[in-house]
Amino acid sequence: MKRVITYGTFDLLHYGHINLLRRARALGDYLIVALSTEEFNWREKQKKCYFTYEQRKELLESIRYVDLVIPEENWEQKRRDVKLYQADIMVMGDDWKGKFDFLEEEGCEVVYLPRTPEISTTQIKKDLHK
Ligand code: C2G
Repeated sequence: MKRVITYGTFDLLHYGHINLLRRARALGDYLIVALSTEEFNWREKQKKCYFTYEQRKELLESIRYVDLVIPEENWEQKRRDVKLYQADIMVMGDDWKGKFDFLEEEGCEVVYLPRTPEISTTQIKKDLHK
C-alpha cells in the first residue's frame, strides 16, 4: 500500500486542483490531503478563503482520488505527518519545486508535478470581479 500526501488550500476548487489530485493518487494507492485551515491561510499565506475549512473539506472528500483529509495548521507539521501517516510520497505542484526536499530525510519521496496552466483561484476571483 503506497501512501501519497499532498498539501493545499483548494479554495474555489477547479480543474487544476483535480489534475493535481488525480496525478498524485495515480502515484500510489491512498491519497491524504492536508487542507490548509483558514487561520493558517491568513497567518502564513495572507489568503482569505471564500469557502470555510469544513466546506473545502467536504468538497475534497467527494473527489474519487481523495481518501483522507486532515488539517494543515502550520509549515512545520510535514515531517510529523509523513511519519504519522506513513507517507511514501509527498506530491506538490512545481510552483513549490525544491521547497520540501527535506522530507526525503524522513524516507519520503518528494514529487513536483507540472501545474495546470491558466487556472488559479486568484485568476477566478479576478475574472469574476470584472
Ligand atoms: N495547482 C496546480 N495547478 C493549478 C493550481 C494549483 O497544479 N493551476 C496545485 C498547486 O501546485 C498545489 C495544489 O494544486 O500543489 C493546491 O494548490 P493551492 O490550493 O493553491 O495550494 P497552495 O496555496 O499552494 O498551498 O504547505 C503547502 C501549501 O499548503 C500549499
